[in-house]
Amino acid sequence: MEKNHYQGLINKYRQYLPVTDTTPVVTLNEGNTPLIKADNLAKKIGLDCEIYLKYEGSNPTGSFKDRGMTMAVTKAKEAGAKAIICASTGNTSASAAAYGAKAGMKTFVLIPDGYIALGKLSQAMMYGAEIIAIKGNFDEALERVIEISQKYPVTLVNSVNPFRIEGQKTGAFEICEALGDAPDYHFIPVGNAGNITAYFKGYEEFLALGKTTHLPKMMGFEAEGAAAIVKGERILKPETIATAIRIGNPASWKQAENARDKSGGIINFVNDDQIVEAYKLLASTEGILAEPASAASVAGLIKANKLGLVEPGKKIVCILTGNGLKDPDSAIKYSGCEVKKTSSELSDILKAMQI
Ligand code: AN7
Repeated sequence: MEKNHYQGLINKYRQYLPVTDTTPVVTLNEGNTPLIKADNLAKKIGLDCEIYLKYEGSNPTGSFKDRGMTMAVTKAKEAGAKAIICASTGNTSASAAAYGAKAGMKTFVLIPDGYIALGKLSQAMMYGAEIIAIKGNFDEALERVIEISQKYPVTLVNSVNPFRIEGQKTGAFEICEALGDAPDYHFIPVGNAGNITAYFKGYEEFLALGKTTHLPKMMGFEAEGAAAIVKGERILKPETIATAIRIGNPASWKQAENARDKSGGIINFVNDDQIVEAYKLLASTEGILAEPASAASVAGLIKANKLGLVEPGKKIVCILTGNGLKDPDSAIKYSGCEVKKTSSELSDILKAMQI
């Protein structure tokens, strides 16, 4: 048998990434995530299209952040950095802490106190990060870490670090390779707007190389209570149950608008009810537990379809950015499930089963 050991996205796509043969690659074998056809969902929402879900929750730390973090930490290591820092609504901190551990670096994370899903916090704790919870939101935390990284010898690994975008663009490469071309529509949650920027860069690069024939329409969705780009102004007190995208001043705001305008797409918003509906639908119709923020892509698809913005017969990809296990509180709260307790007697169990 021929050896075929997948060793992460830098090794797979090194010709498209800013690395050399001597770059010390820091990897947890991220990327190569499943692209799952969602026929039950298409039927349920009455859409005559091929829908695919890119399940980024199967990355090593459970979110798409690993794609950017392998690049950012690899380049930090190449430059001799001893410490990294980020602001985070949760997933970036989990990913930074994991890659920081792998690289033997110290990791500092600033988080908004009380607004981090339990799984994400427990990950950063276990990977050994220095965790600082501020009385403030993500936007304020990001301002602080930018300032700190300019004055002290710690490398910033938020998506304002261009190597993050380079790593994350590989998600677009994987989609194009799986489908044999770019999809027609690309639905994606928007928080700090790094990921929509990265995917668009990936699609543009494959088009320029002649590997694909067109760009997908980039369909970005913010949470209504944090919809700075849609509303055209910074939101000072962003609010949404999707804490991962509770961001009121996206760092890649202009790049997201560029992706929208060059691709003929939209940036719109979905409200918390629509997010919860999509979150539940994904689990119950497709067997996929994504986190609430991730469900914004599917909620966006449902909204766009209702608005008549989706042409039938097209190929659609929705990015599911993070694993639902990161946020067990939301899963338990919104599932509506009541666990039935009985004795261990067969008759009692059958009674509970109602058969
Ligand atoms: C699951 O972890 O900003 O638009 O600090 O965790 O690229 O910001 C997370 C963002 C979507 C939004 N889905 O992506 C952080 C952080 C999930 C996320 C987004 C995030 P961007």
